[in-house]
Amino acid sequence: MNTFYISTPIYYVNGAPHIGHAYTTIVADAFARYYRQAGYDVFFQTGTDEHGLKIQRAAESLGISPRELADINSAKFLELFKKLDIRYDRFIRTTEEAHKAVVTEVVRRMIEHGDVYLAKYAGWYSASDEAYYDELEVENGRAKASGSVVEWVEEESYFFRLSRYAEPLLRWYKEDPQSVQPDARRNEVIAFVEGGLKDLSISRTTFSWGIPMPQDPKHVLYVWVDALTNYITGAGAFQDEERYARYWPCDIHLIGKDILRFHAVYWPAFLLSAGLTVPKQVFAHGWWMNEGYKMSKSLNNFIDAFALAEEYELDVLRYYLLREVPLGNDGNFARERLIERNNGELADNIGNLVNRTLRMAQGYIQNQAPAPAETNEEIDRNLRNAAAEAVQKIDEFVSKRQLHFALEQLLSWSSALNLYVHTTEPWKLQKAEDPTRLHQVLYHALEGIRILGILAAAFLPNTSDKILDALSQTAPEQRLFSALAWGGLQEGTPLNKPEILFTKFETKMTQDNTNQATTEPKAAEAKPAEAKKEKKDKKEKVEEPTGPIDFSDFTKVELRVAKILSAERVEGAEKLLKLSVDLGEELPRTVVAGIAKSFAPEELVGLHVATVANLKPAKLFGIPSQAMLLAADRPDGKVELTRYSTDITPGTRIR
Ligand code: ME8
Repeated sequence: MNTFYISTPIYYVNGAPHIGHAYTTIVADAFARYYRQAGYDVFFQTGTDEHGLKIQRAAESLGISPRELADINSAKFLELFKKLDIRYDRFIRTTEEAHKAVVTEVVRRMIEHGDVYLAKYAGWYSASDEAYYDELEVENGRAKASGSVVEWVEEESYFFRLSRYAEPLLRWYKEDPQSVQPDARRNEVIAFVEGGLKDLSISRTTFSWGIPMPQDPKHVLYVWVDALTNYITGAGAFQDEERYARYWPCDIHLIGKDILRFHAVYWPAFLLSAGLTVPKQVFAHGWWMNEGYKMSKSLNNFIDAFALAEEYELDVLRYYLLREVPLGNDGNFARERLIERNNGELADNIGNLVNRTLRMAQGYIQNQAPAPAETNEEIDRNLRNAAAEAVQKIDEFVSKRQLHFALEQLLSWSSALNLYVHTTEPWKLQKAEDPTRLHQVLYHALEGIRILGILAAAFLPNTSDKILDALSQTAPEQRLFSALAWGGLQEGTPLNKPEILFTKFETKMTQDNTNQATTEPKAAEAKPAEAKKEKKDKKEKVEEPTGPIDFSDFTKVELRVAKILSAERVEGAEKLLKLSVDLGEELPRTVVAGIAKSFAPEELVGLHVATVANLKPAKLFGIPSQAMLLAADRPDGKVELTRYSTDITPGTRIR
């Protein structure tokens, strides 16, 4: 049996999972499900990376042990993956004893091979990236690539002779184009290695949270030696030879582009040194941003993975993440786009097709599948050919790692079925009392939906279940690709009322945003002076109260205390600042405020201010603003904010 081993990075346990972690794991899960359906013996591993300075420091700052921190956060990843219905085969933790034994053996082999020597390291280190940087990679105390703070380190350290491996690595990249993908990443890696490889420090003596260096336990192994080895531990290296022979080398190490060098340079060099085979492919995907902004600690704008799973149906989220961005490219998480795709592609296309066809089956053929019909009608033959083509194309796209095209193809198949129903007009056949043709047409539509259901499983697992349940295709073998051949739906199969597949989101918010967008400062600036003035007058005319209001009117306005977490200027809009504010909710909100003439961004950070928290979201300069600050005009033309002392909890209601 063919095997397929796919891994995700093992995630750091210094914090809770966010959208980036969810993304990589969802992509890997889609591949794993796909190859299982195709009949492969699949091994899908994910897990947590629990040692190292970063984790030790995070634990210290919380006043708990690294082990406790690892237990808490590893459990969060497990919980998330359960919520996201991730079907991994193994969740590995680097604190497992079995893993420590494998790491020790790898390093023992490196030593035996003459690749390890003791010397002194003097250079930069980023605990946040767990990476060494040389002088050229650092600027103003930060690593240029990641923006992380670096510190100067000078200590005794064991080194790995990475320099020895430049030649074999270059040969690997050049002889096997699949080694590192996409191509642009492979070229990047080739350029890096051709630039010269320095030996790598692989141990530290100034902290203790890690696996000890064999024969010299005052040294702790560099966390990446430990972490990367997870991939062979999971495959059974040195412990289960049969299993190891079956799964190693790994088919795809799926990673984010941030950790390409570790996977495409260090890891294969470690393996070669230890006398082991290199992986078949390292595939680096791109970076997600949040509504146009890079997610970062300073902006505090990471999209919490649990909140995301709470907010959207699993299949909608999967579909959006897999469809929106070609695997390998950067992406921008934009709720408006997600809503558009949900409403237009999932609800209107797939949802509508399944719903209308099964409703007709209920009304016209008493919920029983008609007999298979290999008719000679051109429209039928075309549909049957299109089914075979969809199956083949999806397979090609998945093997080229182009999941977005695979999904596009799935949608095209659904569109083809919708068009078929639209053109054959079964409702007219019913009226005309033409049962023969009606049965043929409904058979084609239902059989097409069965194929759609099977093809959707890797990408839209719940939708696939609902479709196949509705067609009574409940046996496991009825859901494999071996069941894709035309004609699988048996005569008399009971058909069930379909569950609603997708609910449309209200697009009201989108419309509000569009309206607001026309009042963007940028748009106003582009207009002639007259129009600009008119607009200004209009804007400044705040409606005066016509008389006393009821208390109930007042309570409609949700005033809350917000803590300003970060502030920055908005490029091209001199009056605006973009703030990230804590309103006591799971995620911070973005607020765009016209206060740049009154405050420097850094003055605002940490202030507790009054906000209107339930104003309809608006877009300013293309940035969605999710609350409004309260401010009073000063005589000098500046504004003053309504402030509170910092012991008032963010989110507290103002009455
Ligand atoms: O690097 N967009 O763990 P980590 C897309 N422990 N993907 C993202 C992302 C974003 N904005 N942010 C993170 C580590 N990711 C090491 C790995 S492996 C032997 C050790 C995803 O918790 C992406 O897959 O920082 C990235 O490579 C990974 O999370 C980093 O997770």
